[in-house]
Amino acid sequence: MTFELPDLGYEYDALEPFIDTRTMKIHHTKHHQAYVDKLNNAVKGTEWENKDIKELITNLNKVPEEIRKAVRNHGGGHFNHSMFWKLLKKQVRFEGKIADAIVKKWGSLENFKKEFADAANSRFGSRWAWLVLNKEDELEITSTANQDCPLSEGKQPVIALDVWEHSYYLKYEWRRTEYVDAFFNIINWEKANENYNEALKNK
Ligand code: MN3
Repeated sequence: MTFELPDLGYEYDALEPFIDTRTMKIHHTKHHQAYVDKLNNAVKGTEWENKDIKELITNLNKVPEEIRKAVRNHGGGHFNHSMFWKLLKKQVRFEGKIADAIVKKWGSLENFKKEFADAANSRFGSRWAWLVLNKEDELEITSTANQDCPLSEGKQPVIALDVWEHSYYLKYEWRRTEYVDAFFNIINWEKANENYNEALKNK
């Protein structure tokens, strides 16, 4: 099999109490694994089975039409979750080039959080919230439906938040806004900074 479930790089309980152990375990071993399996199934026997996942999602329009929907959903699911896990870590200081750029654009971290939370909470249905570097090379807060990825729209993702119910419902139930607020305590700003530098390099 071409695509594989990546290790989290930390224990399932590492993000307690912000994200609970059981949710992390199910989310990683069941949901993410299912995206990987279905993606492998979709690209099997095509030239796309040996591609890098980022290349695949960036070039979704070049994927044959008969497998494009499956690649969009399951490949997007694989890429988005792989990125999301690495962006979660407790007690990382808000600093670096990304912190400077956020304060420059939004005035303060608090203003940024407010707009990001609005993006995460306002779209209907299953979704992701994002901080991206857009085509004008500016930071932008946005959201996507389902497992759609900003890469497919020519935008470079910097921060990702999964806002599907499976990512919070065991602990937060209907209180989605509390989950979104909790996320701000576990953003791995070092990784966000790395993603930002990578995005600037790719522009
Ligand atoms: Mn998910």
